[in-house]
Amino acid sequence: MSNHLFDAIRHAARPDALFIETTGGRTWTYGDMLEQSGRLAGALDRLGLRPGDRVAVQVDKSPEALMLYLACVRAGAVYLPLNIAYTLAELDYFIGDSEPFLVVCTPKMRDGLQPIAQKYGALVETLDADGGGSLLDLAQDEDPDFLDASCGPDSLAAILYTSGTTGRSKGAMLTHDNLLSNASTLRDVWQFTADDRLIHALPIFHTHGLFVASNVVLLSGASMYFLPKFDPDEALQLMQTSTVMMGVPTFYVRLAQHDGLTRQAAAKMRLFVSGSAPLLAETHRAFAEKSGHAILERYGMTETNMNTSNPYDGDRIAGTVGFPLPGVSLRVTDPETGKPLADGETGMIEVSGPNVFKGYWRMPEKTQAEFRADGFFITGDLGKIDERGYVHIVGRGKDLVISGGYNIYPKEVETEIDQIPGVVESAVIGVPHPDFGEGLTAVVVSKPGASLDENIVLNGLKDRLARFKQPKRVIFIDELPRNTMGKVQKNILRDTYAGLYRKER
Ligand code: MCA
Ligand code: AMP
Repeated sequence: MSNHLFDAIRHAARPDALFIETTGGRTWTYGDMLEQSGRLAGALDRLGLRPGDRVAVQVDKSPEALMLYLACVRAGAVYLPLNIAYTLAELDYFIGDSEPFLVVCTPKMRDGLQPIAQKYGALVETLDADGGGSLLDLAQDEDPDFLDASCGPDSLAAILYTSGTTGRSKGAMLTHDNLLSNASTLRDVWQFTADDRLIHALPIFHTHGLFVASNVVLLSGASMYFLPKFDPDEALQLMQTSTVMMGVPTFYVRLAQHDGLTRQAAAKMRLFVSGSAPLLAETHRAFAEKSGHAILERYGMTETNMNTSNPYDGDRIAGTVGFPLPGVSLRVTDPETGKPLADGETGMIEVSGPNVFKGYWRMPEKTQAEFRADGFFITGDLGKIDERGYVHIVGRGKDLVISGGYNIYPKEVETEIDQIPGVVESAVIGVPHPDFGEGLTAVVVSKPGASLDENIVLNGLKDRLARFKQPKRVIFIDELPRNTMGKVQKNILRDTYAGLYRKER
């Protein structure tokens, strides 16, 4: 039977070649990958999973967690990764909305998640950071030669939740071919081969660490150092025996500030890729001066995988995201009318191609609203194309803050803050932050006489929102600035507090 994505992965896999090495010295060959993902797929099958069922996964980063993703692909399941930082309140929504067959969590979360899973009819199994847990126990006795489920190019491989500007998060449905076509393209344009060794320090519950990094390595038959989280000392040390690193801009800000970053330290590396948030031109320059490497910046989205990339050979221009990838069509349009604009003019970025997702899970109206009649997806990013064809992202048409590569939708945080007793209303904004790019900041109006302070607001959010969504600072003012239509003028707030984090770190 043919399995569109896994057949390609299997094709690139040389059983004796190294696939993963952890900092603890544990190693997996491609043969181990085939066996362990086969056993896990067998365990899913034995539990009663049917092709098309969702498997929601909130676990620490580990090679076994990656094997579980591959097992889902092989079993025809829809992999649904969830940020390890999500609270039970957040998880309740994702599980209720996606109705998974199975929830895989850390042993620590099991008791909290069990009643939620039960409410929505899902089973619960565990997977811990060291490769133990009930799911691994089940897999141990399974046959490593799993017969992969038949999946065509349009079969669903994953759902990744991404928050909308209004309402709750939406599940972006990604097909086997969305993932395979994009990773194959990236492998080719970034010239990956089996000789490459990637420093993998990103989380694996988002597109960047899961699909861009891991799938490109898998489709090249290359290998990777798999780190639980980013640590600049460790990254510098691993550069001696690696060839590529992929990261969010915060990785490069931290490395550029590190005394250990020199031309010699980076001499064995051939490529540094940045994405998920804008890389400041000053970071690009500082990194190049110290390391001799021009970071390659690319641009993507959960819904579209990667859209553009600076060239591997050719000028990598700071402040641009390069050219549309082969097979991807990109245009800039008037945000109101949707009419294409001339090069050099700023407007809405729209894309189409095999990389673009199938739609939002069980939200046909929202899906329709984000596509043009001719099939182009409206990204919500504002940009322009310059005379050389490089794409520039100049802003966002969506109210979104990106902090250290994580997206935060102000509306979600404002809704939580507004429920805290004593709060009249709030506006959540992102302002320049030297480490995270944007620092999430809450501007709050309190009721007369209410004794609110920053700590009370932060305490009110603690069990409701993941840590990265909690404001770095809470500021109290008498009233929010509004325009004549009554809309809060966040641009005024952003200007007023632009220097808030200037002195930190
Ligand atoms: C951690 N904290 C954060 C963040 N990360 N706060 C805001 N924004 C963040 N990104 C919290 C911690 O819980 C901690 O709180 C405090 O901030 C400082 O933590 P620190 O030790 O400095 O952070 P860290 O653990 O070193 O993490 C920073 C990080 C990490 C390495 C930048 O956030 C990260 O790996 N980000 C990558 C995100 C990513 O993969 N994005 C790709 C999305 P406390 O001290 O109170 O506990 S995919 C995507 O966007 C598209 C498709 C694309 O184009 O790729
Ligand atoms: P996500 O919802 O996590 O998929 O985030 C996608 C968003 O991240 C895009 O719509 C952009 O706003 C932003 N993004 C990703 N890569 C870049 C980049 N290189 N430069 C600027 N913004 C980026």
